[in-house]
Amino acid sequence: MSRPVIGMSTGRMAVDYGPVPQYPLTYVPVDYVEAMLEAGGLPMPLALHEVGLYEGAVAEQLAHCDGLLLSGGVDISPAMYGEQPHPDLNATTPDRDAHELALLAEARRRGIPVLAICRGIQLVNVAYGGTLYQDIPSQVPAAIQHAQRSARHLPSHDVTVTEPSRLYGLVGGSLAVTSFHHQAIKDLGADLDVVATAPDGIIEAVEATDHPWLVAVQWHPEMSHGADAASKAIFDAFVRQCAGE
Ligand SMILES: [Mn+2]
Repeated sequence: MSRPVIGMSTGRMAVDYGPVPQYPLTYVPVDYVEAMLEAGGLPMPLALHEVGLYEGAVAEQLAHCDGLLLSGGVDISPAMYGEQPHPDLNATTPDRDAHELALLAEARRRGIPVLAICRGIQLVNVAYGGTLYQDIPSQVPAAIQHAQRSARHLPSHDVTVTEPSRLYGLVGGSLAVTSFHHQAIKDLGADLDVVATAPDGIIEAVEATDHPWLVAVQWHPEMSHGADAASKAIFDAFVRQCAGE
């Protein structure tokens, strides 16, 4: 049996590329590729392109996929949820915001499984009508550290998972997670359930009530999937869903 194809949203960055200065790339971190391969999926990066490139461009791109991964990345433009930029907002990529919103809309229309990670949970919340903290340290006074300084595979802070939820069934009621984010959900979007929180109350996971399988986490299971059973369980479950099992 062939592997389910996992469409993975991509970012854009410019790097010095051999002799070419600041060469623009569309990219996906290798951690996601390896996590999907290990779980039995076939990872397919969905090159970032202009949503209006041609009629149906995004739907056609996702037509080849059995599931959608919304990957981590840079900040979402606050214009997407009607706010002005906070002084500590980082760089944004509005074309990526638009591409991922279109990918998610198409995935919802088709009812295919969606796994959203870090920036992905924020994108999901905005798509469902919610808002974000643009900068946790300055906007959530009692917040713990969510931008860890230790190695990326090491757990950083605790998370409590509520039941009943899909996530609870996969990882149980408490776990320690990697954390590399300075933004987070502020006002929750419609048709989303909060299923995990950090000790400071920051929302760390949501699930959609209007979709067959949409799980979104604020932490980075792709960074710890090789060492951590709970991280691996999330990818295994997602790929099984994409395979129709
Ligand atoms: Mn966190």
